[in-house]
Amino acid sequence: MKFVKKDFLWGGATSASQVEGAYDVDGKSLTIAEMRPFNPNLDRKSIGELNAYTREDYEKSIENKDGLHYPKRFGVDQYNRYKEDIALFKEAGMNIYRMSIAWSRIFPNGDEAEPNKNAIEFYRNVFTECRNSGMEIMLTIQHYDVPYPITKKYGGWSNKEVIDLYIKFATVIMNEYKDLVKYWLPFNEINIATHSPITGLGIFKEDFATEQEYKNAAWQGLHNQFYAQAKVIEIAKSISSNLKMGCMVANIETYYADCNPVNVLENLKYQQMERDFYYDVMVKGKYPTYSKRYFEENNVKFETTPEEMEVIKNNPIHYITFSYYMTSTMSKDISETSGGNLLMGGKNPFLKATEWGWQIDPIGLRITLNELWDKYQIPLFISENGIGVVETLNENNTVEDDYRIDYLSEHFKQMNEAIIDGVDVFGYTMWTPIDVVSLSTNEMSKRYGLIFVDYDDYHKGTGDRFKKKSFSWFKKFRETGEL
Ligand code: BGP
Repeated sequence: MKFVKKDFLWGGATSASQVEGAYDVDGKSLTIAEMRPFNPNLDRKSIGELNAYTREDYEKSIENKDGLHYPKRFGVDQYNRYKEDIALFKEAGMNIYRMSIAWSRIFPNGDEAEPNKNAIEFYRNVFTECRNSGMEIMLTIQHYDVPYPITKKYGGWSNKEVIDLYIKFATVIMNEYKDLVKYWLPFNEINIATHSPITGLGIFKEDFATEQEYKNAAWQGLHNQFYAQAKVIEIAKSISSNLKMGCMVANIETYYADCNPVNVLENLKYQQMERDFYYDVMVKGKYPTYSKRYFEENNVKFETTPEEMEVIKNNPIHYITFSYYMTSTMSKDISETSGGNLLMGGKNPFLKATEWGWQIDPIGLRITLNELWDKYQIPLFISENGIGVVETLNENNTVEDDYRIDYLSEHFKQMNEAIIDGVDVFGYTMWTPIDVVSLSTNEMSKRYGLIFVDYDDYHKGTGDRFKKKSFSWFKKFRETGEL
């Protein structure tokens, strides 16, 4: 089968806190991502790690007297090895790199008058290297790495003052890089906010008197991000018409477990609040009617102003990007849960799962693309998709990762089918072209890359890069378009 679209963006995605390292260079502050330790006793099928630690634990990690290991402080050393990595991405045939920029490098405390010049220079060099290698850049402005000084002083995203700090940061980088970076995503997986407020918003349970207040603060933080994103889109328009502004959502796709109407309804309600809600706000510019009932029944209260709602209404996103790893099922009573990316649903007997319990479902990607296109009618882009596996180098210094070739090619085929169905998809960035530190479990052992990186869970190793079998497969696919 040949991939039908000629003019298509093909590449890979990473995030600053998972690849860069160099956590203390040039005045960079620590981010919340770099303050959660690796837990050698972790339960791989649980998403508990994201919420496992308290503000006190984070505070203690600053001096690291406990001797624990904080993998995201080291990443895979891309800060120093970016030229080598970009050369490999180019060799694989990529024409786009989705990466993120660390707020903690540009404005370490958030409220400095001037950005850090060295950090501005560093990213200019990275972007220039990409452009000289024939790659567009899709830049995530915040990818799970709120600078800790901002959460300490301001309490994180539930505080409206943080909106102004973020807008200042975003405005500076849009002005700096308007000629180098075309695609912009203000927030990674904006829908994580209410599920892991530490990760998405930098807010901690201990700062609130009751569980309900904490929940409301998370909804407030999410609203503040919706508004901040719309404001950034408004500002982008005044900077340059070349800036293409999108959203990034962890696409939660669930099927009803059976044809019992009770379960069909349960799934509908779940899909409304866990998936459609986010696109509805960012594409249609207002809170959907079904969310009112949800807020009332769950005592959710947060503050919006008419001015904020006006900005949200007038500045919808230009295109949708989303991460797609898996699907699960939904029913009134879930008997057996699957693992999952951010959320866990029910097990689907028709699907195989990874060691982390993520159920592999290429056809679900075609379904998702069709559904999103029918509902929103704006261009779509898959900004993350891939498979995490425990891998080691063999005697030939490579990994025979046929399972990854299968995973990727099956998803590409379904994307192709969706395009033939008439869906407007303009690009795809796999998670990830190179092994990185895992977002959820902080493991290095959970590897997604076409390129193997020689570090273990404790950052021991040479850091050298080795091409896996999937690297050559992808390269060939890019040359021939043949699936
Ligand atoms: C997404 C995040 C990424 C990423 C990916 C895989 O939710 O945007 O940062 O890491 O999931 O998750 P994990 O690393 O936990 O396997």
